[in-house]
Amino acid sequence: MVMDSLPRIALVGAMGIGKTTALRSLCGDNMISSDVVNLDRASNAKEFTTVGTEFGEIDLGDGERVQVCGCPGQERFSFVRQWILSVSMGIFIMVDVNDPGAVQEASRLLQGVAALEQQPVVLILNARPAPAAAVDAFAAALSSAGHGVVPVLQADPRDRNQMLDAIGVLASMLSLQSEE
Ligand SMILES: Nc1nc2c(ncn2[C@@H]2O[C@H](COP(=O)(O)OP(=O)(O)OP(=O)(O)O)[C@@H](O)[C@H]2O)c(=O)[nH]1
Ligand SMILES: [Mg+2]
Repeated sequence: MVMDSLPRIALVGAMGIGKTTALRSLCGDNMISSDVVNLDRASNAKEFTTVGTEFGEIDLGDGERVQVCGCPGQERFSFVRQWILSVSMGIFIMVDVNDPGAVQEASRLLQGVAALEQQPVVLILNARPAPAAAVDAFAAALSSAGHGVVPVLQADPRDRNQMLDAIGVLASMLSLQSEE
């Protein structure tokens, strides 16, 4: 894998939202994971959690390749997250809009993005099924928290095609941006 030359897309979001799951759907075996046994079962009951960072590569067709990079969800690794964000062109903030804390969480992550020297393209990915009203309420709350209009997409992290569609949207936003 050639790491440095590829456009990089970062996945961020709370522990257990499905960053590793999404990376696995997208990249299959073409990834390097860093999951370890989860010792923080109070935050999330799942068996494994990601430390450090993890990478995968996908081919968007026509030979265009991107690197997808998962950030650790645990807050004690926020310095790793901030570093990955600083070297990414595009960012998916993964949330569950049904979670009452989702607006605050996304808001905090958007502040981290705003602090970056170079602004990446940011999309919110709602990673759990939710009624349209909940998605709208989330988007409205985020915008009234002063983050402007951030597009909210829907994708199941376990579903490769839904994840590829989301990456496709991000890729077209990136190419629009590079035309400016
Ligand atoms: N019900 C449901 N479960 C899901 C969905 N997406 C992922 N999961 C499950 O939720 C868990 C997500 O775990 P990970 O992919 O390890 O989450 P992560 O974001 O990498 O978490 P950390 O690395 O600990 O920050 C897994 O057990 C998935 O099977 C979904 O859309 N619905
Ligand atoms: Mg993970």
